[in-house]
Amino acid sequence: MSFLTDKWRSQAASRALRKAHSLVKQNRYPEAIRFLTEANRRLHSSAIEILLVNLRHDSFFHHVPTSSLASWPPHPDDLYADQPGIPEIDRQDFNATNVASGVFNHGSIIVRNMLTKDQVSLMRNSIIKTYAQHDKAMAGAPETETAPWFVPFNPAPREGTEAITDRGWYRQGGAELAADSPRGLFNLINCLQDAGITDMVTEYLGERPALSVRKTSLRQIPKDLNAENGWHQDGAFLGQGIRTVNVWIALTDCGVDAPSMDMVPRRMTNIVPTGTEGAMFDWSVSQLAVRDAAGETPPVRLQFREGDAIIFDEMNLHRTGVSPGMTKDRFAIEAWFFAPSCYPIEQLPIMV
Ligand SMILES: O=C(O)CCC(=O)C(=O)O
Repeated sequence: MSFLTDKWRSQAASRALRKAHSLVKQNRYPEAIRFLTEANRRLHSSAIEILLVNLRHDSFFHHVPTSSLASWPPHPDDLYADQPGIPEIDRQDFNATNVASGVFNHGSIIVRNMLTKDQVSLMRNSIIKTYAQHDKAMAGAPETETAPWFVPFNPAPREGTEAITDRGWYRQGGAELAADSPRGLFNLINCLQDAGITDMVTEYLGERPALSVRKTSLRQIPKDLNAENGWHQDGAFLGQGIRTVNVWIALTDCGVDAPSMDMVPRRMTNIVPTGTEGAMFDWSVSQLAVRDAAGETPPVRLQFREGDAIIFDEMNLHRTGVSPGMTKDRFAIEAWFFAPSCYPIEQLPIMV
């Protein structure tokens, strides 16, 4: 019986793949992606998930971006002027107006209960499986064994996308690239869609966004993280003229006995110099510079329950918040969305 079921699934997956290839030949990438996504909700096919990662990347180069926003950044009213610290909302108040008000006036906004318990556990399990299969790959297992949880995404080189992806560096800092996990990325993109995050970001950025391969990660930060966790603003590495927003979601409780993030709770208007005296790394901001930049709003350590999110952009000054004596690892999603009309191409787009 299970053989028949498996055979049926594999035949159905082959038919779906054939149809998708034919749509792609006609340059109908978004349709091919939608079709495969729907088919795969039933079929859970490794081949479909691997093709989806590639199509999501390739489709960017067949997409003509248009933005509904003539200028950037926007200047939304401050709806949280009377709330000290980082503004907080609950899931039912999650919309582009409120998020933009928090990010552009206060540097970030916390959304409590962003994901459901089921979504949290799906994504946490996805991370556990991705790490395990990446470990197997590092021990020499071929991709046929590590799929669908770990298949390194190496897109065909195009101008501007040549930078090496140092997977060891990501892993040391407690991260796996979501695009390296075809099933992890499939689950992530569905969760972002089902939770209303993709639609919110579409309105916020003024166009259907693309994630970044290099910056969208599945994170397991060890309780005793012993790696680079310097203060930084992502804008120091992302270049000028971009439109971006990061949705960071805790998948375990964190901030007391598990690492979370330390954050300056205000909107920064400039990029603070990196590598100055006392900085841990040439890319990071020194404690002294953080203190000066924070002024009357000193850094806070975020305290989250699983499923809570924080949304911020490239100006936000933050670091992984870890202290000696923590007893639990922390799981999280880091999803950086960019507007395709001004995409920093070296970040490697994935259309959602
Ligand atoms: O998850 C972390 O600890 C760090 C995340 C981060 O730096 C980011 O989302 O930009």
